Amino acid sequence: MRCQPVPEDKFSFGLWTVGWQGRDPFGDATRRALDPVETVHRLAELGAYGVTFHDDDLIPFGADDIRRETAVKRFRQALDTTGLVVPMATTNLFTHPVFKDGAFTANDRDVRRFALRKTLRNIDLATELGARTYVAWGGREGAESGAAKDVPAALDRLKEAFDLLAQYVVEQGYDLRFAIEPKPNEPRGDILLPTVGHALAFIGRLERPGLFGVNPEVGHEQMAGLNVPHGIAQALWQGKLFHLDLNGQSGVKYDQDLRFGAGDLRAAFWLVDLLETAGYDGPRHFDFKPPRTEDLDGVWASAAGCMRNYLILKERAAAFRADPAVQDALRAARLPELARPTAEDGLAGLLADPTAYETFRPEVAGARGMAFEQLDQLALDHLLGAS
Ligand SMILES: [Mn+2]
Repeated sequence: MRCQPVPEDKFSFGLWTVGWQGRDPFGDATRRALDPVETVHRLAELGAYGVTFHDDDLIPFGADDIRRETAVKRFRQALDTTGLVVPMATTNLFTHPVFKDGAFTANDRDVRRFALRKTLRNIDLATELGARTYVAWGGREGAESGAAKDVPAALDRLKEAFDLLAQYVVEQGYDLRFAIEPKPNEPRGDILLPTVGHALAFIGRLERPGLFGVNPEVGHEQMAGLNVPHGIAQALWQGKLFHLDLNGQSGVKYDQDLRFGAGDLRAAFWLVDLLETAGYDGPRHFDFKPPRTEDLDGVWASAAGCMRNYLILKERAAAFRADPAVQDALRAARLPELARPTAEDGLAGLLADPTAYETFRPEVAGARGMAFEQLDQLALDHLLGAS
């Protein structure tokens, strides 16, 4: 089994992931800040192919133009030296107090205009550094109380913001698409576009829906008790999986951002199986937080673990699919039948078919076993390495 990542695996990490200093609502930082240049070199050594960033990860909020140019120049040199690419970038619209009531949906119009300008400025930099995907996570777009947010008006403002961003990208001739990242709550009590489904429905109302897809995060869906592979399968089915955030989460609780493979391992197995069989060819991007118990050695071990777990699960999922016993079990569970149209004979054929109703025996069909348990046990055997 190959557990050593190579650039062809397309593993990428956000600067803010390994760079998280461990500051949480109850405690101070436990680790020093990482220089983005150091991060680029370490990620390259570990076998990653890409690095992603929020504007403020690279250039401190409010930095003057000279500091900005220096930061970008050093980062670009590190990319050139290591061969790492920047597949995606995003905007920090949540840390500074100015965004306490949101960015694109803040009640204050001046804050909304500032948020748009901050985003447009970073879109220029993202494109300059080669990014093809721009992620939009609206962590502060929400509310803690009912009357504080007029949700239809806020959705109007969110649509207005995305329409303007798309207009800018088109007018500049940028080759850049947007990926909206859903999350149900945290840091706001409730966040707009809480799930993949909400985001997909919202995209249909935009002026240029073709420029918009989703960036689902494993833990964000699981915080809401949802089935991540199912949500991602629907995004793929709709041609909208533009990017994704891999991490781990143990059930319905605060956003844990564990390394990929920790938390719900079965969901991780099915997710890798899906990505590897559905033709997804985008980055395998990790958005996790090495626990604040770890020193920097632990941080890099955690990052390496994300990639190692993905590769192990990829191998296990491929072995599951290739196993003749699994293929028999899939037939026994009648998966090939699901792939067949229900009425290839058309509506007229369906209405004229007595076996579809008049002579159909629901009690016979109802008594048929589906053989799913045998199939699932084969999956578990492969996942556990018992096959
Ligand atoms: Mn998260």
